[in-house]
Amino acid sequence: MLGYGDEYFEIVEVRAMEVLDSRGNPTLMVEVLTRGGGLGKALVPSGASKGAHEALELRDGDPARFRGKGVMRAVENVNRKIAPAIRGMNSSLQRAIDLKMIELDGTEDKSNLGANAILGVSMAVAKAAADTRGVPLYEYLGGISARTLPVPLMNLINGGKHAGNELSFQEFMIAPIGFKRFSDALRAGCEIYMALRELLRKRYGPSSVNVGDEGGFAPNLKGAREALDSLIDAIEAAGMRAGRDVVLALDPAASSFYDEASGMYAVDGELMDREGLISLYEDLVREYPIFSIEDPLHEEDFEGFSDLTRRLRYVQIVGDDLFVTNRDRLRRGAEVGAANAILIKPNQIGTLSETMDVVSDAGSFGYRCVLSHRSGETEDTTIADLAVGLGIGQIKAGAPARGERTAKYNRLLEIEHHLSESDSPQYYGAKLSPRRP
Ligand code: 2PG
Ligand code: MG
Repeated sequence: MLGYGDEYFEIVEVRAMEVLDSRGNPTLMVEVLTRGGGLGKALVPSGASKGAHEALELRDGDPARFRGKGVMRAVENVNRKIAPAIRGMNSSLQRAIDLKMIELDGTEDKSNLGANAILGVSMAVAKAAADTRGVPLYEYLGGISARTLPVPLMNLINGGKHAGNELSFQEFMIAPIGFKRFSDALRAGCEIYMALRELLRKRYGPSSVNVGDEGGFAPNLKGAREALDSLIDAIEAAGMRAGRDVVLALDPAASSFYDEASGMYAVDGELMDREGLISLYEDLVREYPIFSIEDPLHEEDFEGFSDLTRRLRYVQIVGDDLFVTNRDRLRRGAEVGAANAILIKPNQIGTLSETMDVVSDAGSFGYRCVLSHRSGETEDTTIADLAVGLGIGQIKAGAPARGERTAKYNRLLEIEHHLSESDSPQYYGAKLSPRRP
């Protein structure tokens, strides 16, 4: 059929350049062009609270440019090494192209070419193939079964490494589950965000509504309970029921307040060991409608994770720094029952194929997935399409504020709109209804 022949999918051009992320740090933009005129353009995100086992983000280390954070070496790797290797290949053979780059790199952690270089190409290839076929990315990835919109885990209060305040926990999120449509859930999230702004300003003064890296407020609160109370009050002030319409989620990102030498965690001014921290979570889960906790313990503590997962039976325990979107680490976790969900960040592993493999492994282990942005983001919206395309029911994309965050939400609104023209979009919310006895 005209336009569907293999020759149309042939990669004719691959090029990268250095652009900026939401923190003003350099990152890569990659463009892939096919013979059929399809164009794929992708920008690569970057984390602040990175897991020690993530694939390597290649930076120049040249203090004369961007304080060493330039990515010109990664750009060169795309233009001089990857481009000649994949030019002429069929862009719809995603796995073959990803494999080619993995082989070309030849290291476990992609430190040769850089996971940022490889991921930029991997995403741009998928987009170019989708464009060549004339279908949106989510449909290219998921076919006609792709029609479920994810629950947004919206990070309304920022702490930890994402904010200049004293809160130890990194993310205090709301999950609007009790809605029929994604757009209604998102609107609820925005109304709560507005109510929270008003409430924080009243209680803690105007500087409390300055925002952190992910667009959530970064007030100087005394601790986690004050943040959780503020969220509950904002949910109610917005006219919704906490625990029914809207539930809470945490990402303490525990590695960031763990001291390896002493084995102790410093939480909001208090030192505690693993047992102390687990009991704190048990208390918080009893006191607040928390349905999900990500990285509750530090990234090497598989044993602690499995203990905690057993004890907090009805809570979604998500491994982010623990699993780093890596099949081997996920398998190791599944063997001992560490966590029951995995955070999926394509740039932790470096290719789309490997990301999809981890998602499929998670399904076979009975683990849920949460797709995630990074704290350093761009206007790229690939993760929104990935969430729908792979049928992943939850997405972390920050507060409904700042363009790099709203870009993802706006893309999901657009996808819901497309789907409602031909099909009935589903919303994952009902599947997350509290499982407590
Ligand atoms: C996390 C992420 C995203 P970062 O810990 O889950 O919210 O933060 O990108 O800084 O690793
Ligand atoms: Mg995290």
